[in-house]
Amino acid sequence: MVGKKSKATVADVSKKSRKKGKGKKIDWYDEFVDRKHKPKKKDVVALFHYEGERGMPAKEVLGRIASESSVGTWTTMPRMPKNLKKLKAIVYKWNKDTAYIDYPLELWEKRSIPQLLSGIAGNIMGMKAVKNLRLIDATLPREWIRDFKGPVYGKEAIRRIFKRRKGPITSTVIKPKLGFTHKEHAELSYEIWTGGIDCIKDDENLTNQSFNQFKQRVRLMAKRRDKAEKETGDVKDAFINITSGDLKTMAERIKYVHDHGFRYFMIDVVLAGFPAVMTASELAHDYKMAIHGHRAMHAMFTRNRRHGMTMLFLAKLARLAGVDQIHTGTVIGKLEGDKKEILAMKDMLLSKKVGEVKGIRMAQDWGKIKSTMPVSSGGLHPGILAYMFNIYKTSDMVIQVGGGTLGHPKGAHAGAKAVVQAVEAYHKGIPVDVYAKKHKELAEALAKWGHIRPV
Ligand code: CAP
Ligand code: MG
Repeated sequence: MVGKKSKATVADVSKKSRKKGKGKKIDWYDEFVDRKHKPKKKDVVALFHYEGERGMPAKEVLGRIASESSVGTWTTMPRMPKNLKKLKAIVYKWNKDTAYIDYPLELWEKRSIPQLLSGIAGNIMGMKAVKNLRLIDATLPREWIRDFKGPVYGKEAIRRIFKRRKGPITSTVIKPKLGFTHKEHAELSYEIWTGGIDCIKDDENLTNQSFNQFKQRVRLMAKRRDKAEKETGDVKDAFINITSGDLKTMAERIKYVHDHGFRYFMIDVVLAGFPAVMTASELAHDYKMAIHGHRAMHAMFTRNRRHGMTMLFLAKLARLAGVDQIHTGTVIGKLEGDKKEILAMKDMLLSKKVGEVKGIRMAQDWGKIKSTMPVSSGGLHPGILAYMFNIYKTSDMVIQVGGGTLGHPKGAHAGAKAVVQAVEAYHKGIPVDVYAKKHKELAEALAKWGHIRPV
């Protein structure tokens, strides 16, 4: 018995169970491992990081992963379906800690992200024989992705919504996260919009609370937005969070945001789940709206570099599901994120086709699925935007500066101006400290925060 009392390892148990079967083969994991196997172009090929339990040979561990994530279970059966052979996943390339597994296309239902994840990110994450398992990425074949509509705009939002040649799209989330009333929220939005910021983002946990009610917030923000657009001559919008406890309410909220003239809405992708995102995307295509994807809760399964699933693969699924922009990290801000993975993810999100990056990203051909823009957010302020831009090296992106705007010593309007001035300085190739000499709000921001990297 494996567990607290016995010293036996998982490997001992599996050997012992064979003996019990008097040496007869009672499992068939070895039928899922074949170095000579060649994947078909139309298959899903997944890349995993794996660590077997102590004493478990790699082939036994990998056979279990391929079997349990496709058609098998722990023991042989006297009756087997005739379809079986063409549905088995096969591990065909591996070394001591990474493995490529080929999954026949027929395993996967069309247009169903949950069903894909039920295989390549399901039971296998909890198998005793596998100490750690991380789904790094998977190449999704054209035959499977062509049934997805993808984003309405992607990076075209810069031109088609904001009527600008180049980005970034700037946004601010009202801080403190919660507490302002819908009236105060709308007033602060007006101050920030007229300070030059493009969009006001709801925080991930702002939905429909008694003190800040969804419909009131939308209605009052629409009025302030129209006023700000008139005064500035610029397009102003918001990432209003439509996430709720059920699909029907989310659909009603999307319609309400649309009916009040907003071009965007926001959804918490992980918390709402991919069926909700896909339903929201159907509506986004009907209403010609863009989706801002917040990724709250992703770190529960993306952060541990030895187990779970990468943010890169989650972002790939978000693009497939129709999200126009998704949080991808700052590298230098308050939330963790590996620079190499973030850059590989950025290219995967913005390009039509990307190649493999060893151990980080699989090749992917997106066909006609539009791009998704990376969103850099979390601990940003005017003193460090340039460092972040130098990492991302693209203007096809969204920046979100919350505390770094509302925390400005002279308030939200000045804070917005300071952020815009820092972006201008970067575009002109002028260091912020020099630009601040002629831009008061930027100087005041630098006086408070300098170039600190919040943690
Ligand atoms: C940022 C933020 C965002 C984080 C999410 C927050 O606020 O609103 O939710 O960026 O993390 O609540 O922390 P600040 P990520 O600008 O004040 O830091 O972008 O990594 O998904
Ligand atoms: Mg937030």
